[in-house]
Amino acid sequence: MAFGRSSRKKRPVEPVTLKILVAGGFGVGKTTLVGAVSEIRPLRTEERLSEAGRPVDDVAGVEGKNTTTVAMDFGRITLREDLVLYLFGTPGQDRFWFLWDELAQGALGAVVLADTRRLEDCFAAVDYFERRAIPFTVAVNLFEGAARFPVETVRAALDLDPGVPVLMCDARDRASVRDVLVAVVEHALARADAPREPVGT
Ligand SMILES: Nc1nc2c(ncn2[C@@H]2O[C@H](COP(=O)(O)OP(=O)(O)OP(=O)(O)O)[C@@H](O)[C@H]2O)c(=O)[nH]1
Ligand SMILES: [Mg+2]
Repeated sequence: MAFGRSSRKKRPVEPVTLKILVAGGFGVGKTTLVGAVSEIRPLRTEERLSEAGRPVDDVAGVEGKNTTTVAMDFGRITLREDLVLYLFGTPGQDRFWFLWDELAQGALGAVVLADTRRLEDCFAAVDYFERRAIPFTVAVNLFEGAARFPVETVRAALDLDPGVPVLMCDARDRASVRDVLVAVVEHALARADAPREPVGT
C-alpha cells in the first residue's frame, strides 16, 4: 500500500526512552553497575562512610567500600538506535527508603541486584516491586569468593514467581550488565502485553 510522500523520506528515529531502576541491598554493586554501562558520565551521590555510621553500615564482604549512595545514581545506555534506557540506581541503605517512591515513578521495570553471601538484603527490594506490580529481574552479582548457586536455588530462596528472570552477572562488566538490562526490558514488555489478572486475585 502506498502512503504518499512521507513514506519515501527516511526520518531520523526518535528513540523511545524507558526508565529502569537498579535496586538491591547495601553495597551489592548498584553504583558499579550503572557506571559500567552508562554512556554519559554517571551522576553519583556518594558520601563517605563514616565512623559514626559503622554500627549500621555493614560492609562485610565489601570491605574495600568507603562510600555509599545517599540519593541516587543516574546513567544512560542506548540499547538500540531507537531505544534508550535511563538508569536510576537506588540508595542501598534502609534509612533512604523515603526516596524510593519518588524514584519509582514512571519506571518500566527494575533490576534487583543480589549477593548470595547476603541474599536477605534484597528481600525488601523484591517485596517493594512485587507489591507495586513493577516488573523486575533478579541479577546475582558474582563477587569473587561468593558461593555459586544454580538459578533455581536463588529463585527458591527469594520465593520468586516462576516468570521472574534470574541471571548471573558481573556488575563491573559492560556486556554482562547489558544482558541484564535487555532481560529486564524484554520481561517488562512481555508483562505489558500479557492480559492482566483481575483485581483482587
Ligand atoms: N569483586 C567485585 N567487587 C564488586 C563488584 N561489584 C561491585 N564491587 C565492589 O563492591 C563495592 C560496592 O559497590 P557499589 O557499587 O558502591 O555498591 P552499591 O550497591 O551502590 O552500594 P550502596 O549505594 O552503598 O548501597 C565497591 O567497592 C565495588 O568496587 C563485583 O562484581 N565484584
Ligand atoms: Mg550505590
